[in-house]
Amino acid sequence: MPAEDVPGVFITVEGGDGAGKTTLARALTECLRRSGRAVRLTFEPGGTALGTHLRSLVLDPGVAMSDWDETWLFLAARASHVHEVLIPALEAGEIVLSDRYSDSTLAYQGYGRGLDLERLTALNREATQGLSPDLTLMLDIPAELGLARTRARSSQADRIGDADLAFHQRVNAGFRRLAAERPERVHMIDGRQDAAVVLGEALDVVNRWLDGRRARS
Ligand code: Z5A
Repeated sequence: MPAEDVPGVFITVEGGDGAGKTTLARALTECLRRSGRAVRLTFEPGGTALGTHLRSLVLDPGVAMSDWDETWLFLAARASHVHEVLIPALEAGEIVLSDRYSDSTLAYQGYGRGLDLERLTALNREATQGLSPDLTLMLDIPAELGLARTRARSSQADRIGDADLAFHQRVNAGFRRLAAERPERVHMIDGRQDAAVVLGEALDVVNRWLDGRRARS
């Protein structure tokens, strides 16, 4: 079955550091499960044994690498995530919620590091076998606030999180641009709001999308 024809529902949660993606993805999973749906919660980089190893490598501040080296590691983690986790769960008809996916590569390595966006888009297509999200919930937050949140939570050094403020501002502006270019898929939510308000907005978007799909089928 071509990756784009799988029967489940593929939802991604995206946004800059500390935007509240993990908090939202977990709460949304609980709500959807309570309404009787089969939901797989997963994340990038990670979600597979290979992805877990690559995650610790790519975030390790003690490991020097070029911007393209960094990109290949995220893409390798994504490729294993797609064939080991995402496609099987979608073929089983589950709702799959991924905390980060291919938009993160465009925002961080494209807009943040300045790598060529067309090339990154083509590489994303190869790594994902063409699997694109049905819906993306994008949390928008000023970089200063997102970094203050992550730094209050943990003092552990992280090769990408520790990049300077200007880098994170470019990343967040990149996410906004991606959302503006893909309004049919990407829904922006103000990440400065209380977590319960963010969850309520996300649930509305997801339920509307699911109702729309039922009506279309
Ligand atoms: N990366 C990349 O460069 N290219 C790629 O292709 C991919 C990733 C896939 C690891 O990702 C890094 O990899 C990341 C991008 C890069 N950059 N860094 N570093 P990650 O997703 O594991 O790490 P992260 O972006 O730093 O996410 P995070 O720290 O897990 O933040 P978050 O998930 O958006 O937020 P959170 O964990 O839900 O919340 C952070 C804190 O804020 C926590 O204390 C919460 O309790 C609090 N919080 C959450 N929501 C709220 C609200 N609404 N109000 C107040 N406080 C809140």
